[in-house]
Amino acid sequence: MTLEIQVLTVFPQLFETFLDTAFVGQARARGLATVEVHDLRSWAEDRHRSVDDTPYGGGPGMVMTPEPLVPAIEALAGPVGPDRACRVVALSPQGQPLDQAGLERLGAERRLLLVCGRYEGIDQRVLDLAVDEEVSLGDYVLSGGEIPAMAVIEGLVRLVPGVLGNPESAQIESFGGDLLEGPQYTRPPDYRGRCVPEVLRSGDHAAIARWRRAEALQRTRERRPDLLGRRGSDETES
Ligand code: 9D3
Repeated sequence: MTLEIQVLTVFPQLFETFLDTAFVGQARARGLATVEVHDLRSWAEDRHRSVDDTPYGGGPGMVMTPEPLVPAIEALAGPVGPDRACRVVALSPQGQPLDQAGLERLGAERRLLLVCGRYEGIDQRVLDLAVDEEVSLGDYVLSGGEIPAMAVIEGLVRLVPGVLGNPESAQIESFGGDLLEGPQYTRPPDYRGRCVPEVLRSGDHAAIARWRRAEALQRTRERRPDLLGRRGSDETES
């Protein structure tokens, strides 16, 4: 089952090296995922190929107009409704912040169209008439939805069975998904006087697993206590 992703953007060139590199490039080369990037301006019909206009009510900047955007979405995903074979996700700062559960939900779709917001945002009628949901990358200000769309694509491609070199990696991640990872080490064993913890070189797999769990809990307590929730303090005392 291949994942088919389409992207609608005014900056298609931003995606070029991204799509050919690393896991995303490999997944596409192996036919496990397809990604097509479409330039919104190809749907603009006026002389200047406009995609934005001034906001009603005033305010800074420009807003993406429905005129090329709705026909573009309909051409790529079909008209909104139960027969639409493609889920349409707009990347916008007003969307639901992306997390692993949200990625897994999107990954259950066979076809996705990612609509990249630009300027001050998207005319509300586009969202009402042609978009299924809005997703944000988090509460910080970027200049558009292209980087968030790449984050979504990278996260989704990792979920496609067979994409990761190690077929167990995805599963291991989902088991440990409620904790941060503890520290990791590779050679050399002594780097500028900083030594790899002895337990990791002991060969005692049970001791290594206990140590890693304790380090992960300690680090999560210090950096992301929100991940442990209200019951976290019980578990972390052990
Ligand atoms: C005047 C208010 N604007 C600036 C604070 C609001 C605003 C409009 C448009 C802020 C950012 C953007 C452009 N950003 C996106 O389109 C975007 C985004 C983001 O900025 N942060 C996190 N996720 C996303 S997804 C799309």
